[in-house]
Amino acid sequence: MYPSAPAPQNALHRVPAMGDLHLEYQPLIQLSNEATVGFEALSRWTDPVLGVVPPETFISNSEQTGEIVQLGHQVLALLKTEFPALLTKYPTIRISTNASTTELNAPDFAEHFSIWLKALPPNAAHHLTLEVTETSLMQLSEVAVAYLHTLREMGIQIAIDDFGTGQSSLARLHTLPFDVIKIDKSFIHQLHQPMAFEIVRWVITFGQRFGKKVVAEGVETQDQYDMLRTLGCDVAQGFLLGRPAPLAHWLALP
Ligand code: G
Ligand code: MN
Repeated sequence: MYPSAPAPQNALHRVPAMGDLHLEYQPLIQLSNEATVGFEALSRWTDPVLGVVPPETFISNSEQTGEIVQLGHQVLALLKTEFPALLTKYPTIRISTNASTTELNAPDFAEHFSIWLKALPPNAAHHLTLEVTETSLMQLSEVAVAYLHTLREMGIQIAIDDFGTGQSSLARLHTLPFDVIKIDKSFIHQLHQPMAFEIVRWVITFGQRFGKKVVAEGVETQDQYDMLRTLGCDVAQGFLLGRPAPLAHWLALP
C-alpha cells in the first residue's frame, strides 16, 4: 500500500493489525492409511509495509514483549470464525492451535479460553488439540496445569510441540497432562543419521507405550516418510504431505 515508506525501527515489535493476520492450516496425515486426521492452525502476518513477516520473528518478538497474549487472542478469534467450516468439510479431524507459556500462565487464560470454547460448535472439544512446547509445559503454573487437566476431561487433546528440543525432565513429564508428542523437525531432517534415527525410534516407542500418539514434524522427503512408517510412527506433518494454506484452499478440495 505504501511501498516506499520506511519501516519503523521497531515495526516488528508490535502485534499485527487484525486485518493483516490470517491463519493457514497444515494437514496432519495418519501413516497407516494416509488419511488426513487433522490440521495445525498457523498464524501468518502480511504487513502492508513490511510484506510477509516470518512467524518465527513475530512470535518470538511478541513473546519477549508479552504481546503474545494479545496475539493469542487474535488467533483464537480468527479460529472461531473458520473452525465451523473446516469441521463441516472434514468432520472427523482435530484442529490444533498453539499456546505459549505466557498465554497459558496469564491469570485470565482459563476464563478467556472457556468463553471462546462456548462460542464453538457443541462437539468442538473433541475436535481440538492444544499444542504446548516442551519447555512451556515445564514452566506452567500449577493453575495452568490444572486447567490443562480440565481441558483434557472435556475432550481436548494436549500435544507437546517441538519435543526433544526443550528442557523437560522425565521425572516431571510423566506427571503432566498430554496426549500427543510431536517430534521436533530437527530430528526428522537428520533421520538418515544413526543417532537421530535412534532418538526418533526411542520417542515413538516411549510415547506409544504410554498410550500417547506420536507425530513427526517437518517431513520433507519420501525417505523420511518411509522410515517413519517403518518405525510405526502414528502421524506425520510436513511440506511433503502438505504446506500450510488458507482455509479457502482446503474447502475447495474435492
Ligand atoms: O513449532 P511448530 O510445529 O508450531 O512449527 C510449525 C512451523 O513449521 C510452521 O511455521 C510451518 O510453516 C513450519 N513447517 C511445517 N512443515 C515444515 C517442513 O516440512 N519443513 C520445515 N522446515 N518447516 C515446516
Ligand atoms: Mn505447533
